[in-house]
Amino acid sequence: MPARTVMAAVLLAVLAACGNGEDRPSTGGSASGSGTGASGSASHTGDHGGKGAGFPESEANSVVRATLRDFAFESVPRTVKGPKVYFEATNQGPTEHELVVMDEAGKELGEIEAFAKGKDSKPLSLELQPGRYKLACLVKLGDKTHADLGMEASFTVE
Ligand SMILES: [Cu+2]
Repeated sequence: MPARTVMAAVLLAVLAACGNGEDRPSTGGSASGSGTGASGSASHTGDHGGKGAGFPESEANSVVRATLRDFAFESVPRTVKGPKVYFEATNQGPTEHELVVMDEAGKELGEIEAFAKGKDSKPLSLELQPGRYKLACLVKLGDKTHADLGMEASFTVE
């Protein structure tokens, strides 16, 4: 029966530790995960943004200011300097658009979520190694996406 007491104590300690863990006392600051900009509110995209870097525009090696419209990306440079690439988008509509950055294999690296005509997007900052990348708008229209209708582009990071 002493063993049971020990087990209970351990359990309690574990539970207490979990509860305290939420506060992350060692880091000092709050909101440690979000940084500035991109990663903060992208809740439904959650897991695929492996390299969302969250650096400010002033630290970027290059800035991509894309114009989104039905159904194309405009003013996307063919070549940008990496690794820190900062994306901003303006939606000229008429419908909502988004900007998803993918590697050549189609793996999503980050996105600017769909936003309305006449608006500027939240920024997206990504660290991209040299190579080819794609932009696509995956907003649905019927059973297609805007990308299916031509709303995609590619660029090279050097
Ligand atoms: Cu679109």
